[in-house]
Amino acid sequence: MSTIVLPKEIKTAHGEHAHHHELSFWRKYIFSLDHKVIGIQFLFSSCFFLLVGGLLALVVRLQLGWPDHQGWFYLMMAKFFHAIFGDKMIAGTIILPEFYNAAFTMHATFMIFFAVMPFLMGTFANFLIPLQIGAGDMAFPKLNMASFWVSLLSGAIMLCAFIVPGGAAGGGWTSYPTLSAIPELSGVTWGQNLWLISLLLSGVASLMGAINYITTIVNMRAPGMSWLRMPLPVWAMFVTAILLLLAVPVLAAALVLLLFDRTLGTSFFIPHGVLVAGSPLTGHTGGGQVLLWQHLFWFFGHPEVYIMILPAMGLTSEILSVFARKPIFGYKAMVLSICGIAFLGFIVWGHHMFQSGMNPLLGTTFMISTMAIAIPSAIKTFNWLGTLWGGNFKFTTAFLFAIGFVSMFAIGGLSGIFMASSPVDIFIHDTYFIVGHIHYVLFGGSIMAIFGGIYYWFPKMFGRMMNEKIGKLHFWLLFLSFNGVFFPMHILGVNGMMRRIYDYTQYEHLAHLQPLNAFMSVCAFILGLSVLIFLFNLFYSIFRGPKAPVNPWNANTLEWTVAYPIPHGNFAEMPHVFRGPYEYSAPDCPEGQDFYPQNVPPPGWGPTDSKAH
Ligand code: HEM
Ligand SMILES: [Cu+2]
Repeated sequence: MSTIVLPKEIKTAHGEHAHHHELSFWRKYIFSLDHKVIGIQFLFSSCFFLLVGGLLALVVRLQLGWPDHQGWFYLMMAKFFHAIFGDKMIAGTIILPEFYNAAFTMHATFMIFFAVMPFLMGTFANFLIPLQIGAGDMAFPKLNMASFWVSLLSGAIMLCAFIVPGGAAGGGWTSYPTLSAIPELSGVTWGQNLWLISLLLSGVASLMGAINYITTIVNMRAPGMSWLRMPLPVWAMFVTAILLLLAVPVLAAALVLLLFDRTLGTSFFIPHGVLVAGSPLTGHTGGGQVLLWQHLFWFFGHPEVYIMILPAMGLTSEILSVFARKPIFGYKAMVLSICGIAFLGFIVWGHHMFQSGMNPLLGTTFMISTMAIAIPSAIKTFNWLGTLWGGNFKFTTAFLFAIGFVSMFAIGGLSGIFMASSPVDIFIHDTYFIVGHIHYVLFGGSIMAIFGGIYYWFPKMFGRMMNEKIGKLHFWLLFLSFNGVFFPMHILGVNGMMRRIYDYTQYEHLAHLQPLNAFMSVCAFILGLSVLIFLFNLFYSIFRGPKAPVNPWNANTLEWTVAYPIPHGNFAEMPHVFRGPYEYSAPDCPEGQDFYPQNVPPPGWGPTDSKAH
């Protein structure tokens, strides 16, 4: 068992004796116990998986743009992907239907479990929690290290799914049985097993992280860092960690049961009377429930979407307040709405199952509880607008991404209300309308906030500044192409174009949608280009960016009080917190500045000697 390490002890262990045992390269950068290094490890691994997920998305878009497999652009890109994926997945220049299924399944899987989640609850949670609450490290540094390595291992296992016979999982990121439970139905054998094993491990990694974050925030806040003085990213990550703790075990149970159905002949999710190519399925007793999977999956799945948005909301709140030079409008309402969203997030999962034949009365309760989530979501959105109102803006790249987050999230939230209404959802369920919604909240929302967060905290992570000109090019290219790809999805959806479909032009009523799809696909490739520009900026700035001052954005929170490189243990002296994090442009700010750092004592405050307290 690890013991809780207090900042002081870390200081003794690593600060004062640092001269005696310099850490080896392995302990310092690879198997590091330092939360900052682990955060940066998560940053690199998430960027890698973002690229993998992005590449697969482009395969999907290529197929949807030109389902006839003709045209110079299609042929050029198909050859490029053929070089990466090989003949088994792309025969000559034909994207095979099985590979199309694997591509959209693995795209979503990589993006959700190996990019967005680890960016937010790996990179930012690790880097920010101890620094923003004034702690020396996480409560359990070894558990923290284990969390990273288990998560990397699970990512590697997921990648292996592409090279096993039968190919990668193709049943969608939601893996509904019976398709996912009976290999004979899909032809996918080990690909789906590896998917289940990998996600189980990734869940273990998430749980290790969550336990650490909760323990750290509850026990290790610096003196004066009361709950209502915590920066909003920390609040959001605290609540998110609780969501992880409650939701992930349910997914884990479901994954194990499905793995048993596939490998041990159990029938948790396999009903009576399944036919495979016309003859009865052998080797299973049947009598299971396909809907059991949907309940278990979405009991995890809906909180999961909040796991991917709450931390993003926290990062955005911080950035908006700093660059509007204004206090967060309604700090307490922000905290309460984080908690409200988290609570409601657990009682709405049935809105994914309106079409499963549930009792209409039950559907109605899920409809009402889902709509209730719009209230705390709207409170947050109006508070962001209130924060911006009358602000003294500094249009940095980070700020642009934060504004992008608010506007795109609003569109995603509004389309959510359409689907929450069960009669409307009958029409748009399982169409591209849903895919549009998902991407407005997850890409326009979470990913934009992640980019904003990277531009904002980069100076503290690497001691240098990112290039603002390239950053703005990144933002505008991404913002415009993003809307070009995803807005038309709503139009496709109401026209009846179903999601997860290889060739919609086989349907007479959908064939006319090809030109619009081709336009969206071109935008998708531009979107991909913008991400490459970002990665270039990131790596170029790590080595060549101008050196960053200690507090480049004139921000109040504790991470900006320590100079790069921050030693393991973070604070030479235990910081003392005197006020909330968002005192910008306040009348009592110290002479000549419009910010009031959390650790600066008010005038006339007694001796600064910490023994006095
Ligand atoms: C006001 C807030 C929101 C409402 C009312 C809402 C409502 C809904 C509803 C009713 C569905 C199911 C539609 C269907 O399958 O027919 C859905 C799907 C989905 N939502 Fe939301 N949502 C909201 C916010 C979010 C957020 C913040 C995220 C993620 C960050 C998100 C991610 C998703 C995803 C990934 C799906 C699709 C799941 C799938 O079938 O693959 N939603 N949403
Ligand atoms: Cu949901």
